[in-house]
Amino acid sequence: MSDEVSKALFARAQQRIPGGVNSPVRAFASVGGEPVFIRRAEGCWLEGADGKRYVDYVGSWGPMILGHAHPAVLGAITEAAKDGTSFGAPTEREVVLAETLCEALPSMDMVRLTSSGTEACMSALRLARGFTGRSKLIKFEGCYHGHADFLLVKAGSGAATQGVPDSAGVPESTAARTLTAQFNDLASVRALLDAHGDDVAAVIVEPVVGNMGCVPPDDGFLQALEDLCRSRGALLVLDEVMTGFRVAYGGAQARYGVTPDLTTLGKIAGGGLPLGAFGGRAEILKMLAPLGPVYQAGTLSGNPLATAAGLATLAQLRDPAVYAGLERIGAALEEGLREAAARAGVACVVQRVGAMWTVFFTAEPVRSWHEANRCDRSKFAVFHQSMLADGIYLPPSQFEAAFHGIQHDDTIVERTLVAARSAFKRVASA
Ligand code: HOZ
Repeated sequence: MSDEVSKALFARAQQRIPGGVNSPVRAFASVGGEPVFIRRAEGCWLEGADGKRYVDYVGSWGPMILGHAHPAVLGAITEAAKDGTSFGAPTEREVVLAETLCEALPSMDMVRLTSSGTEACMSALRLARGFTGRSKLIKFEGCYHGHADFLLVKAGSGAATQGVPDSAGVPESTAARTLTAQFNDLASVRALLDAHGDDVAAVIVEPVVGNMGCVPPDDGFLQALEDLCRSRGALLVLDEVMTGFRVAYGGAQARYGVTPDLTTLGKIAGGGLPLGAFGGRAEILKMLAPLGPVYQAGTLSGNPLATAAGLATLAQLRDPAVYAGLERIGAALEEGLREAAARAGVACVVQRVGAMWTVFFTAEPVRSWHEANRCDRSKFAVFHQSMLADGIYLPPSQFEAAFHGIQHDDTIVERTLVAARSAFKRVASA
């Protein structure tokens, strides 16, 4: 489905880069196509290597909530770069970003910056183990928390998309300490806590799952999870890499009223540059080196460009009107997609929280990995191909949430729905 220029680049890429991509889900394998190579982007538009334009609903997998090449972000990066790109020494911007993050998410007294969400999750869980002195972790099947060994256990996102939710190369002994529960099923968590006594250090969860497609928490699920963790002495770790500054300025914890012990961030917090963060209660964070015995480090952590981009992005998001606008556009997309599917007689479920959403090709609501995995992926592939041909760039996997940002307006929604009407017709006749 990709253009001739992209085809040629992909052929070259495959000679030198495994699978031709630097992250597997970019390969378009599960939607039966080849990736579009991107040469530039602006606002909600991507431009392919051959000049064709696409409305972007991937947003670099989440960070680009302001749209691409936002002038405030570009200005901040450019100014910062003039003063040098990395010092490996503390800077004022790191302090301001730490203050900004802690103000936005009051569950965090302190925060440490990393260079990716993977590092943030891996480090937060090491810290949870160091703080509690316990060794086991509970995660939810289909949730994805980056590609650290002990988190590639029944993982979602690209791992599920490629059919490797339990990666080769992870020693059994490492995977054995990661226990898996079912999302939206508190009893499954309780059963693990009962069986593993007081050796569970933490429960990590995507509060709104984005890595099996968009799956919201049932009413009360997160609060009940918080209570259960407290009663068993396990830390609750909210992975807000995707949801932070997306489903609300204060993330899912603000939207759903839940107070985690630790939070991980990335994506929007770095404004499109490599940045992650993990934070929480001071007594826990003070266990980190150089104050405490839990080691964690990074040459580029909190680097000047990423902190500049993050701060510039968060400054634009502080206005509540931003989230009201994202909600309005999200509702229009959700309603329009549902209507288009119904008109074409296609059984599907549109799930959305704020500015993240998924069209699942199944008749029943998706509340867990088992339900997500029942979706008809071949129908999703037809839908994806048709949308792409009509200039709408969706995540190339049934198991990745789509994102819109502040540059998606009513005209873009209408354009998207025109493409969706014919895509659903193609699905119906496939
Ligand atoms: N973590 C991103 C959202 N699922 C995907 C990025 C990737 O795996 O390349």
